[in-house]
Amino acid sequence: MKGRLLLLLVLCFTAGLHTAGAQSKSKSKTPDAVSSGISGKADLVSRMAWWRDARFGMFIHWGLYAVPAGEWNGKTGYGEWIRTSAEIPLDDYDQFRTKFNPVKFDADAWVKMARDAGMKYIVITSKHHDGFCMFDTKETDFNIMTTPFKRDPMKDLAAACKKYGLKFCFYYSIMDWHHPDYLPRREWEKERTAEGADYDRYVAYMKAELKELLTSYGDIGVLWFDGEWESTWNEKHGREIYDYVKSLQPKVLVNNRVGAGRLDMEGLTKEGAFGGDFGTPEQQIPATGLPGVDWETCMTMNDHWGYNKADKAFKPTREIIRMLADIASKGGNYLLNVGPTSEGLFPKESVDRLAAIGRWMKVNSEAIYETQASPFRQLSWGRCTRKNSADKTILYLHVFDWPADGKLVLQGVLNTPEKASLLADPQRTALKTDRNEDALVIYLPKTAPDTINSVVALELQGKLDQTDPPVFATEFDMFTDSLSVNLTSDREHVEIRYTTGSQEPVAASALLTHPLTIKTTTTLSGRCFRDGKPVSGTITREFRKTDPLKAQEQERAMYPGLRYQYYEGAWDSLPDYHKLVPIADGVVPDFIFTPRNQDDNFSFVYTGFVMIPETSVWFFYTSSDDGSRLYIDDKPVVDNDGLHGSAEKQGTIALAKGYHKIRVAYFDRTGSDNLLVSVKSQTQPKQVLPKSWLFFN
Ligand code: H79
Repeated sequence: MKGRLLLLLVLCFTAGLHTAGAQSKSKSKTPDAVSSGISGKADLVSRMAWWRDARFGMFIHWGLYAVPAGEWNGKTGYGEWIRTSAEIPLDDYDQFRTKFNPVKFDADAWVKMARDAGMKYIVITSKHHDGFCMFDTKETDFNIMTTPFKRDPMKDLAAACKKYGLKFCFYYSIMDWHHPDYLPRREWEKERTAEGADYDRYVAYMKAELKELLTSYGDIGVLWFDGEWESTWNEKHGREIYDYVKSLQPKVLVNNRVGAGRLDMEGLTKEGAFGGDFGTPEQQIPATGLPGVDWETCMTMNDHWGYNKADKAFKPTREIIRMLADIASKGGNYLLNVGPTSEGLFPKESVDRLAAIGRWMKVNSEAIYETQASPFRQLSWGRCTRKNSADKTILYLHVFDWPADGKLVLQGVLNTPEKASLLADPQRTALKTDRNEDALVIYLPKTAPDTINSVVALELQGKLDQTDPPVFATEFDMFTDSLSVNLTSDREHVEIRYTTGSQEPVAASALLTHPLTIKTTTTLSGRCFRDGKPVSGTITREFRKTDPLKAQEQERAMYPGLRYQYYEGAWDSLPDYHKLVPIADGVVPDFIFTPRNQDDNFSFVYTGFVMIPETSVWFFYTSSDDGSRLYIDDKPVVDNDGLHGSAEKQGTIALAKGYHKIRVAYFDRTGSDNLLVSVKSQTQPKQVLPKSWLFFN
């Protein structure tokens, strides 16, 4: 896949933010930040405390790349990756140094803007992938002291952060496109020899610079590593650097990119690998909270991290404010980026947004700082954050969609409300509340005080007694003959009652004691009860009976394997094969890339039959880098097209036992390549599509 294009894809991903899907808790991940067991982790809770309370920080991507401002040879789509994306030779890039003179830089103004936006910390690029050091370092001349500016802006920023009470933090790239000892070289950089390069010496250089960063700027809140994914960096390096920076500043926090175990842009560390102190989703927000894992979503305001003069695709303030609430409701932090100009100014669009966020935070920050994740799996009208004390619980109800009938309904809460009030109301006048079985009803004024997000503080007596609706313990909502459906609840001392139909289950409804077997299209509703009273809202889902596609007549002999056609070309998505002539064709045992002539810019189309072992609804998956698509009996089932890193997509189809036509198209642009096809049925767990099921004739 191609790194820069990933951005667009993950932006599409986050666009689904306000649609259905669990909003908090549930998904259980290894608490990598807790379980790694190395010496430095004993004090994690106390070290993390300020960070967990802060919830909101500013990322700043500032470096030499601000000089070209995203433009090279007439193309304007570049950012902080410009040296590599536009393939700028080292000497040309070096010239930007003579033009970097941020005479309008005002550290006090920057930090004040962050403070006024409600941000509690600043993470700034001390060195990005280009290797240029934005601080006064003795370790290389490739630094800000050799620009016309001749000053260390980090000194001013450290002082301003101290003045305004923000934590000052450094981003530091492990990948370095400038240092002679860093390896590997860029693929296109043929003239830059790697001869004499010594990676150990590069690691020593990193350490010397980190020592400067940790000894010259006072207390550093976080060291935010990045660019760790190249093969030269390993877990041992990660642990060594982690221990090293902690030996210099015992309280510093370190993100998971110090290690080598980050899986993808979801930003979490693979199980068992060293994951630093917190995970780092990039340009995306996890679908659910991640219990036991500290995490921080970093995100651009437009489509670039570094300043890009042509990029006006700034997110609306509304979206940013709702993302902050969404992230807080899932127990994460939001690190929102600004890309200043080479003159030292924040783009006007960023300044405006920061000010607007600040106006919201001035009224509502109580619902962000020091809060914990929502106890609710999903709320139709918005998000929730919470605070607990010994004898009281406060739920902050972030109302995105103001109820037309004036009634805000909170299901599954049994506590007695002490008071409900709007944070936007300076008098904090008590709103009328009511109970309807398990639900609390809060009567709201006619109009929302804030059309983006109005927060109701709901103070409840005692420890929270809250129950989510039960969940269906099946991924299938379609079946061919029959389906076993179960409902479960994570609450103790509850029983689940259900109805077949959409009417709300009541105390007299059927009690669920074992999984139900359904044989016709059925709508099921389930609800939790305790002592004969409902304690949760209701979940409703339709399970649809469907006719399986008939198997293909087997007229000719079948042989194990698949036919393939091999193509070459540089595509951004799957090409129109009708217009192409394959370079080679033949038979392969399964979805492999042999034979091929080149590592990049190629495509395979596989055709044949899949022997489906049982009549069922089937899930098919393709995981691919870059794009792929899977067809069964000429119907598109999985669409995983486009330029991207390893990503899995899923599709569903009901199939009768027997042979079905299968076709998988795959292409690779640049970078890594892979394709994996998996299946799952109503009775069989997910597995890689076995070779023994594949045939051609
Ligand atoms: O500094 C900003 C970007 O310049 C930087 N991170 C943010 C904070 C960044 N560099 N690269 N990318 C973002 C995208 C790179 C993605 C990939 Fe990978 C690297 C795809 C394959 C290698 C990381 C490792 C994600 C998947 C595996």
